[in-house]
This record gives sequence, structure tokens and C-alpha cells, in this order.
Amino acid sequence: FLSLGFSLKAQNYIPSASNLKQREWFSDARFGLFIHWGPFSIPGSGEWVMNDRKLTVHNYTNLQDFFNPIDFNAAAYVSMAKNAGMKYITLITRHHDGFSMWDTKYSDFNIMNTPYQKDIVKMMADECHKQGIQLYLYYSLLDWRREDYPHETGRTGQYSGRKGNGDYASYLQFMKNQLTELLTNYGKIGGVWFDGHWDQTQPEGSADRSSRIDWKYDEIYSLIHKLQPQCMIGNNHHLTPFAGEDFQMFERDLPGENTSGLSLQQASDKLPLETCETISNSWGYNLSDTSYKTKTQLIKMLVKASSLGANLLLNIGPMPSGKVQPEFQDRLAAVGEWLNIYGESIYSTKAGFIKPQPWGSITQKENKVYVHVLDPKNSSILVDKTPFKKITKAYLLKDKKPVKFLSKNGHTEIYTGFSTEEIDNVVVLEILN
Ligand code: FHN
Repeated sequence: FLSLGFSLKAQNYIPSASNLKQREWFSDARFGLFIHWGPFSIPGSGEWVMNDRKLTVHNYTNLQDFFNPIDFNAAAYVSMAKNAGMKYITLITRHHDGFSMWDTKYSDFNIMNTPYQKDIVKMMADECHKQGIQLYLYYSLLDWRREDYPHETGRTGQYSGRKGNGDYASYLQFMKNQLTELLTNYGKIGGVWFDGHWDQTQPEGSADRSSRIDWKYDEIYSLIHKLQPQCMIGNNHHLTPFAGEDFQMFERDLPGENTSGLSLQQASDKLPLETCETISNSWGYNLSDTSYKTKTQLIKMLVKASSLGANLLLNIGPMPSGKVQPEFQDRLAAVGEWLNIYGESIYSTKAGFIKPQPWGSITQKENKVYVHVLDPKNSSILVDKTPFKKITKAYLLKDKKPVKFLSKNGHTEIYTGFSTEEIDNVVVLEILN
């Protein structure tokens, strides 16, 4: 039957104190690493290879025998993220192909049955806890292998050769069992990142966005919040957040923009926001995708996300061996170097009092307004409707060099002479409210 995908019981959700604290931590963190990696990386055609190449379950399962990521080093991954200035990692634990990256009792299609035989989630969790970075877990609601997933109503995974009509009660129990493992055996988890709800809805853009199945999110969400009350729940359903969710994500778009056609929903003014994007164009390792975003593009994206009050979750698709290609490593390191100087204007900031402008955007915290001049074409920048009484000081964040300004009747003009070489000329305005 048709349903929005959640039941009314979930409406009664009251986040715990630890959950509210975790939300605050998350909003302050601003920058995270998304990792799309698993046996789907082997063919080098992205994480949708099973569906795109119309592979049957029988044939796809062979990949399990080849997954042996001998170059994977959890400590190096976590250090790489930390050096990039990232505060959390969102790891694929199970993507749509149904492969589990941990030692699970509930599916044979898992990392322990590969030649590698080591629990990747455990290694990452241990290392994250050791190095003081938080771990979020991506978990697909959609499954292209299991017969009990309602594949007959799903929009994808139609070439798998599965029999039957699905059995959601059984599939739901399977997901609950796996989520219980993930939230019991790996220490503190910052959040769970669900994906795949859209498989059961009408295509993006259609008026009817209801779900063909009742996912019973109230049961899934309350289980998670019971096991780890602080654990934040986000669901990439591309819709207005459902009751029981703790953050809202936007895929390949900044909140309020809809260039990818996936983000028609309004940004919540109550929940923390996150926007996810990839460094190249693919999420999973893709041999033919060399469209790497430049460090300038990545930094501007991070600045714009922050100025809209959102985190940036930036993705890499490691190679099948576990090696992270130098194009990703270099760009992450470059953003980290930039954050070493400009981090103050990103971490723990709030959305700017105006939306991004052609010249750049604004972030703010306490008595400081950070004016990010990303495109200094004109000789001065006009900031309209400034909601403070007075500017007591204006200077460049980089070297504290004073910046000339004129502030009158709620309009502030900042005289530039800014460098066009700089990715972002950050002007700090110290203000009196
Ligand atoms: O189908 C997935 C895709 O492979 C990837 O994981 C992205 C990440 O946001 N989410 C889905 C598409 O909405």
C-alpha cells in the first residue's frame, strides 16, 4: 500500500540530551570524509556496476572471491581525513549490492568470506576512536541481492534474477539484526546514514513521492536510538525529514539549490544540515572518471556549505586494493592546508545572515562575521541589511591586515583591493550587536 514511509508513532520522537549534544557537535564539525568502497570497486565502473551491467546475483557474487585490499590501512585513512581538517568519517558498511564490510552473522556475503578476512568496520572504528575522529555509518535500505527485499516494487535491481515477491517483514528483521550488530560491537557511532528509500518512490520530479512500501522507520529509528541514544539518523530520501531523523542531507547540492534534480526539499531550520559531493564524478572507484574537482572548487564548496549552515561530506572512492589514488590524497591535503589558516571562519560557525552572493558569502560566530570574498571583481563589496549595531574592527583573517570599510544605516561597504590569486579573501568584522 502507499505510504509516506514512516508511521505515526515516530512523530512522538523526543531526542535525548546526548542526541542534541551530538547534533551540536556535528554542526560545529562542518567537514567529513565519505568513503564508497567495497567489492564493487573491483570492476572500476562505480558502485552501481551490478545494476548498470545487469549482473545476476549469481555472477556478481564472484566478486567476493577477489576482494583482497592488501593496501588498506585504517590508520592512514584516518590520518588523511584529519590532515584534511575533517572531523568525521562516513563509511559504507553495506551499499545497494548488499555486501557487508563487517563480520556479520546475518549474511554470508561479507568481508570475512573474502580472501582478506578482516573486519573493515572494526579496523576503522578502532582507529577513529584512537585518533579522536567520529565514525558515521552508511547503510543501504535497498538491496539488489536479497530475495526478501521487495524487489518487485523497487525501481532498480531488476536484472538480479531473484525469485519471489519479497517479504518485507523478513527483510526488516534482517536490517534490525545487522544494525544491532553495528551499534553494539563497534563502540560509539556518531550516526547512521540511510540510503535507498527512493528505490520505492516514484521518480524525482513526479508529483507523487509516496513510498510503495511501509518501511516501518519508527521501528528502525527507535531501535537505533535505544541502542545508542546519541546516534544521529539521516536518510537520503530526498524528501522533507521524517519524524525520528536527526539531520537532513542534500545529495550533490547545497541546501536550497537543486542543480542535481535530487533536492527539491526545503532545508530544515531545526535539524543540522549536510551536503554530500564527490571529488570526481563517481562515488565508487571509476577508472574512466578523471573529472577531479580542483582544490579551489572544493574549498569554495566548503565555504558555501558553511555559509548555508551545512556540513560538507566529501567523498573518495578508494581503489580495490585499498589504496587512495594520489589525485584524491593531494586535494584533501590542500584543503587541509587551507583550513589550517582559515579554519576559524568555517568550524563552529553559523549560516550567514545573507545567502551566498555573486562575490562570495558569509559565516558568523559570536561577535565575528566572516566575509568570504570568493570573487573579488569590483573595488568594493556591499553587504546589505547588516543586522548588527557597529563594526569595531575589520581585518584580513590571513595576516590581520586592516581592511577599510564604511558602515551606515545597515549597509556595509568593504573596500577590496583583494588578491585575485587568493581562493578566498576572508575579512573578519568584529561587531557589536
Ligand atoms: O545510489 C546511491 C549512490 O550510489 C551513492 O551512494 C549516493 C551517495 O549520496 N546515494 C545514492 C543515490 O542517491
